[in-house]
Amino acid sequence: MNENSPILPNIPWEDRPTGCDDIVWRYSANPIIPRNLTKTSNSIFNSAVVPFKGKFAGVFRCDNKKREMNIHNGRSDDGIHWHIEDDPIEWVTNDPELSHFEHRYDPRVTWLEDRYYVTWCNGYHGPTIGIGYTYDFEKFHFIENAFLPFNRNGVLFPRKINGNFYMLNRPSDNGHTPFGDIFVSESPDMVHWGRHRHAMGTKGGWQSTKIGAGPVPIETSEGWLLFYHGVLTSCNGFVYSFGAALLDLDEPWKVIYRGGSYLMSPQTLYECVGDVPNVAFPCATLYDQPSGKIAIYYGGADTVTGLAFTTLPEVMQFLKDNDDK
Ligand code: BMA
Repeated sequence: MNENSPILPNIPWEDRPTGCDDIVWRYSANPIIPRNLTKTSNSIFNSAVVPFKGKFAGVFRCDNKKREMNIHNGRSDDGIHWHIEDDPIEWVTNDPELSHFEHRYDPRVTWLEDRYYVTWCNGYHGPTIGIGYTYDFEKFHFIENAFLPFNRNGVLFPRKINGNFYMLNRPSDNGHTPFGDIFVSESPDMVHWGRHRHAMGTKGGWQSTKIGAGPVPIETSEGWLLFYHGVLTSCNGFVYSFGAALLDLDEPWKVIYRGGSYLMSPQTLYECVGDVPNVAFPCATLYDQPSGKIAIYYGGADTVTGLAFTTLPEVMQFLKDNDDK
């Protein structure tokens, strides 16, 4: 099985609209996943998608009508139209401690060596990062909680670096955290995490309150391309936008470029109006190396899932032209 191919000719795609100068543009039929796609869902957003057997699979954040936060399995032929299971993923584990359920949300999925790893924000006496895996999107195995609470936005690099696993993460608090920098942590076995290194702190404007890793980084010849969210505190509350940075291939806590401007901020109705207004929160990308096409999946207003597009050469040029490291 080689799901690691950088060739994805069936990547969901729509050309940049005429007259649009933005580096990242939205799919015209957004949102692709409405809040009530499943019988039980109050909202479906901040979700992860990967190529799977010539089609697509994903892990979706579905808040149910009790307003419990959980993650569900989904499939799609084209990456746009999705079938999402009504019931949450059941995690296989022999450790009763790992059956403890508080909440599960904001999943990321990456193909790494021989399987799909899933990371998510897992409640274990407060938010931390849960790690599990699946081979087939049918059976899901829970490995461990990576950190002590409180931590969010745990995102694996899609291959080992110098023999070890690496994960971006964001130490936080137990609430709506008014601070937060991105760190990189290392592990020999996916269970024990250490050698924590500070990668990126907050900056002005759109990323002044806190930042957090978004989709699994994309490997390029010049570095790891990371899309990340940034939060500004307005007189009306948090505003979640996203931008990009390029991280060193071998020492991924070292930032090579960091875009000063956001690439997307909440501007459409489905990003500005919903359960939490003014949120554009990316959790996954698809990438087709030959064409450079990138499709970005992001949550809108903590309510629906949208799709946006860009290309690798354009984001790289943006980072070089707008570097504000
Ligand atoms: C963060 C996370 C995200 C959410 C965002 C805005 O702390 O909970 O899931 O999209 O807040 O509410």
